[in-house]
Amino acid sequence: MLVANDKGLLAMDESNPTCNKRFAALGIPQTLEFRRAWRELIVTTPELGESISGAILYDETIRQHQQDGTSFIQTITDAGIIPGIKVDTGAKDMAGHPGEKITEGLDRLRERLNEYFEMGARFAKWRAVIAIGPGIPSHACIEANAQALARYAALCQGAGLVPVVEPEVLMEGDHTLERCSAVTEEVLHTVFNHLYTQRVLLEGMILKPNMVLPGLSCPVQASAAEVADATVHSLLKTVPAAVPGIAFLSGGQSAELASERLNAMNLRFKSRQPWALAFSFARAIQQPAMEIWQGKEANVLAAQHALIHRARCNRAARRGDYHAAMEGY
Ligand code: 5MM
Repeated sequence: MLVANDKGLLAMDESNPTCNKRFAALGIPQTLEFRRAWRELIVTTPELGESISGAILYDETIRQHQQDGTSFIQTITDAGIIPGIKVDTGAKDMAGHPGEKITEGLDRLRERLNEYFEMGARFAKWRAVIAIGPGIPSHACIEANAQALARYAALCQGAGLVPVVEPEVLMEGDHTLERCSAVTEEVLHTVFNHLYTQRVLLEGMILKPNMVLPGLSCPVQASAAEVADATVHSLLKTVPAAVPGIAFLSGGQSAELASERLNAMNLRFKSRQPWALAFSFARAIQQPAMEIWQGKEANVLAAQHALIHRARCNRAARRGDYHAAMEGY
């Protein structure tokens, strides 16, 4: 369901510090009411369900309502979108491993999953963060994060929620495309090893990985075709065919680049990919709309127009039908 009909996921699960950071960059007040208003703008966007299969919410958001009193969960469900929930409690500094993070949230996870299921969530998400730099990532960081992802995924399946397993290799750094491939492959091998050990049903999960990209400050950048080839080759080596869908994070790429690269993957590997190649973007769907909104009621309709445009571009990219002309160039 989550990757059927060329649709994809909308990640709107920014924690308060992350959401506030995005608002601060645009001069939007960083308050509970503005966060609520932004999420109301998203969930009430007309026809969102035609391109979006599931929306990943945050603990604050899943409990919120529109101004007219309708719960966000109700609006999402009425739009034919499956509600999901981010259940990790954040990536924290890893003891003894400077520059590396370990994602927390396993304590009381079983109880929290049951509560979210009761509230209407049908899938969940946990993000591990892997940085590339001199001497990192360490074996310890990859192992610890992979084990936590697998324990989270097993608990989700026990609670009736589909786990979205998100090991993110970050774009920051001057590393090459080849180094990102090598690290991504090691991370995915380790994650699937732990998923197997923890008896996670691969048919009942979604993988949410990074695309394989050169570091942001690498002097040699890559074309969409090169990114597509590197990404799918790494995935073919590491992700079992039993996994139904791979939904990429955007990781700070521009909205257009994320669509172009996803499109190139689906175009070039249509006959060879054993899984659906979909999207689970936050910034690459939300950012253009947020820049138009600026926290002002008068800009809501224009912002919703930008949001649905990105959702449609990414649905087209799933079919290999996305073209720059869609952006009105
Ligand atoms: C990598 O972040 C995920 C996808 O977002 P992008 O497409 O923008 O990369 C996203 O779901 C992420 O997990 C949340 O937006 C941020 O969560 P935190 O917990 O860091 O606030």
